[in-house]
Amino acid sequence: MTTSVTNAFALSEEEQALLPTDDEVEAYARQGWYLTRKLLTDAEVDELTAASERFYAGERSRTLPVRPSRLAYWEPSKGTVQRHNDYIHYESDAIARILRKPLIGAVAARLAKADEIRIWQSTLIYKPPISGEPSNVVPWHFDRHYWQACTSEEMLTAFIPFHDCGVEMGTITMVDGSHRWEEIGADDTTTRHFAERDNEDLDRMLADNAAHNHAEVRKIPMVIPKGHMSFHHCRTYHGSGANVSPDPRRAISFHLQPGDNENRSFRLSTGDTVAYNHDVLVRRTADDRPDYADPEFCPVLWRN
Ligand SMILES: O=C(O)CCC(=O)C(=O)O
Ligand SMILES: [Fe+2]
Repeated sequence: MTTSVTNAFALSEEEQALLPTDDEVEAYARQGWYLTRKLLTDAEVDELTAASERFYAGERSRTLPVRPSRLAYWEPSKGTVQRHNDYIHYESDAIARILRKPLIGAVAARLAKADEIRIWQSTLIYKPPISGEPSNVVPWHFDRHYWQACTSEEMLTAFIPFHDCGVEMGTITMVDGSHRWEEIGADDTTTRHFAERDNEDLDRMLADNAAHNHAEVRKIPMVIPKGHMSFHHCRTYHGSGANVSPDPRRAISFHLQPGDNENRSFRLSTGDTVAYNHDVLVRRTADDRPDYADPEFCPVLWRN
């Protein structure tokens, strides 16, 4: 109450009641996923849908100054495939305003046990209501593989649907506890995005890793009511299936970094250093590395 005037990251009492409890934080550490309370109002969620439709129609608050080599960027010419648009928090102020609601960052800070949370990436996603559309299927993967240029082992993602999202829409599905598995069979190809990889390879990798850990593959679909969201740890295997509903599945994958995350040099067997798309966009640190705290692309969402 008393700090709300001076602290831009303060929560109201109602909002504080929406944070994960200690037991829920502990369950996240065990399971690698967490389903939130209702963090967004219906009006906020409806504005995400309206703003995303304006975005698809061509509206931009600004565009990226250069196009990174692995940018996911659906355009109408790509047709009725699954749509992915990275950097939506940069290109749409209307969407960014809602994503930057402090409550979302505060939930992430509790789960990651971090004092600060910054935006890492945000991807606007649209699964068309076409039951046999192959691009709608998201194969099993975990996100840490894409972020080898990062030092943090506690990055995490909020999956934010714009409506009630259940199994028939192909909601995100977690492999329970898989973030605690020891990994086998990782090779350089795992840094490539799932859209560039063979689905069967990825299925086999999940089965092999479960066997190596004497673990059962327990797949838990996140049934998410409107305004709620699911979180997953950066090593939690997840994927999603077809959208067999009559409506598009609309969502944002909101990828987050703890305050201590930095760029590191990570070498592939080819001798090349792994880069992330940010590396051609963000400012440089004093020792000439990409600065993953650049407020233009990676603004602070929450600070304790
Ligand atoms: O769209 C989905 O179902 C999965 C999204 C995803 O891979 C993620 O949020 O990290
Ligand atoms: Fe993912």
